[in-house]
Amino acid sequence: MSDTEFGRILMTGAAGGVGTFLRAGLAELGWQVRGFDLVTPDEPGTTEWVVGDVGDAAALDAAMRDVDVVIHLAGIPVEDRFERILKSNIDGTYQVFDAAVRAGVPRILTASSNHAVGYHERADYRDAPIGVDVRPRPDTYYGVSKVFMEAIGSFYADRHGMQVVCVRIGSCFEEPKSIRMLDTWLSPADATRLFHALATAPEVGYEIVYGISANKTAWWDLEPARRLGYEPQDDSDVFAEKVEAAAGGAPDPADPEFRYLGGRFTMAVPPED
Ligand code: 15L
Repeated sequence: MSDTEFGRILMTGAAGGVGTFLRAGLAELGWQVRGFDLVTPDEPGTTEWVVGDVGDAAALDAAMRDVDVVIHLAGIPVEDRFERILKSNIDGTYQVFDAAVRAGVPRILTASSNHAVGYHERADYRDAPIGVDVRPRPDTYYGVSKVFMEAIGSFYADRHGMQVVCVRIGSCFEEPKSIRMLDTWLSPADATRLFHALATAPEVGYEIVYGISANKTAWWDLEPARRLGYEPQDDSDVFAEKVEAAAGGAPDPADPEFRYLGGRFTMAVPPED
């Protein structure tokens, strides 16, 4: 245990976009955050830092010492060639889960993505929000790696009694950058609220939740996250006028960007190199 209010979090991918928001927010709430990433950022703040690769079991074993909760964010965040996704996202996720079991860390919160279910169509969810129990419909190899993450989370919860929450994150940025992101936006402050709630929730077995703010136009079911204590306080609506003006026209429902949960990821092609 650390001597801070809530204990110690090991955060993989702590130097990335979501990690940068979360490590500051969670430290402010009273967590001791230990970052794990390939690089040390320019401003680590109060974060303890371990430079390492999630493919390196020995580095993970050392980093897991005295950890209460793992937040696993590391991995390629967009579509890429399968071999690279396999190494970083699939093998990397396996290594993190396995190291957590070896170290006896009881709880893992892990960054799944809306792209695990990205081929679901908005038209099918007009009457009720899309639930966490829909069939996986990954929209990319990246999305496939998130389905794997949810599967290994379920397996390790059943086999090892780990407490696992897979968060299907929407679009976590300072502001929504497109009309689609008015639906999918997760504000940095709500991201902190969400992960703090999941880290402190008393009863956790295996859970999947969606991670977005309280956006008026959202078509995702936030109840599973709310049941674990998440109270979103932001709404993308405050940016709607600005975003719509920049987009310069009404969305076309046939455009994959608006037709599918995963938007343009449904058309993403892995790079050649
Ligand atoms: C994700 O899972 C990606 O990591 C991120 O880059 C965003 O594109 C986000 O989804 C999204 O759907 O907007």
